Amino acid sequence: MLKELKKIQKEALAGLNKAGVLAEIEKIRVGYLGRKGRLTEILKSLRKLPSEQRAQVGKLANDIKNKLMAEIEDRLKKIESRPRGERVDITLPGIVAAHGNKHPVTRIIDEICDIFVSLGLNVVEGPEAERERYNFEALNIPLDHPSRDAFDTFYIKDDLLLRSHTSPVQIRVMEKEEPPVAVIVPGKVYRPDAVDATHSFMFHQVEGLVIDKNITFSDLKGTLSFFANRMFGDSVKVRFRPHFFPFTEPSADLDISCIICGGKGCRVCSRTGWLEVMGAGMVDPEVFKAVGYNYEKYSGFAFGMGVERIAMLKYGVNDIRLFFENDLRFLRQWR
Ligand code: 2NM
Repeated sequence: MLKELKKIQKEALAGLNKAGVLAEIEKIRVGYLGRKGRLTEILKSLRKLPSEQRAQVGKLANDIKNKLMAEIEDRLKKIESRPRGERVDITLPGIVAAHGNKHPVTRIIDEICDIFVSLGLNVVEGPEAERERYNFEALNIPLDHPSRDAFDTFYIKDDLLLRSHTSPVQIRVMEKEEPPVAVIVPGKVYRPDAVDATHSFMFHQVEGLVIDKNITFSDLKGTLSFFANRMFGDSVKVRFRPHFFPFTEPSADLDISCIICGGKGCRVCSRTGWLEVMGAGMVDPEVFKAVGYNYEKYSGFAFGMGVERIAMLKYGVNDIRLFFENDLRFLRQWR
């Protein structure tokens, strides 16, 4: 029994010497001095011993118990007196920092910009409140132009309004720099639209502009086809449909084969097999005149797309309002 006690003392002290953190010390305390601890069991069994042994064993057991308690106390004090930085108990659970995620609209903006950056275009941003000249006149939308109705609203004061497209930024780029120009412009835009599942008075656009000598409609087709395949997959087909924009001539809408039904026709594509994803065209000479470019020397193409529309197609969202309600059950799907 005495030998057993000596062994317990040796092991307990060796254990304490190795223990570096609170949890390890506590484990040793429980193992030897707890209710079912090895030392506690021996102390409990003392009364079963013959009386001549009891005194001797009891004294040693109690001595060891006191020594062990003193040692444990001593070590706990030492840990507590360490400088704060060294007192870290790595066995404690960590504090998990709450982290958010990118908004789905931001994700799509980033994806679109990355694709065009990979082709050499530069990302440019500009003011959301614009002068009429930048939002309308320089883009060949004069006061009496019919398509001005679709854009005209949200005046802050005389000659200052919330932009209805990001093209004013491109006008500013052209005013400042001579060709070659190759820019992509993401940002918020505002329209006098009644809100419903597919319309919002505020949404996001990405517009692009490429100008140099000898830029042709083939460059437009090649660039935008490349974009469509990067964005929606290599199996997607594209088609260009004639359209009208005041700032481009000729102009086109770009459709992709329906990414839901593969072109067979379904509810999403209104049984046409095609989805409209953006507008585009060759920059109108009137725009070049407005910014002081020589339209005999230079040509270029421009395009514009609604980010929420692309996000709805890609993520299968059927109501644009979901993007703006800040409902975390919706937004956390993009974690
Ligand atoms: C579109 C469609 C077609 C466009 C034109 C210009 C600029 F500044 F060069 F005149 N920027 N963006 C453009 C052309 C935008 O969005 C549907």
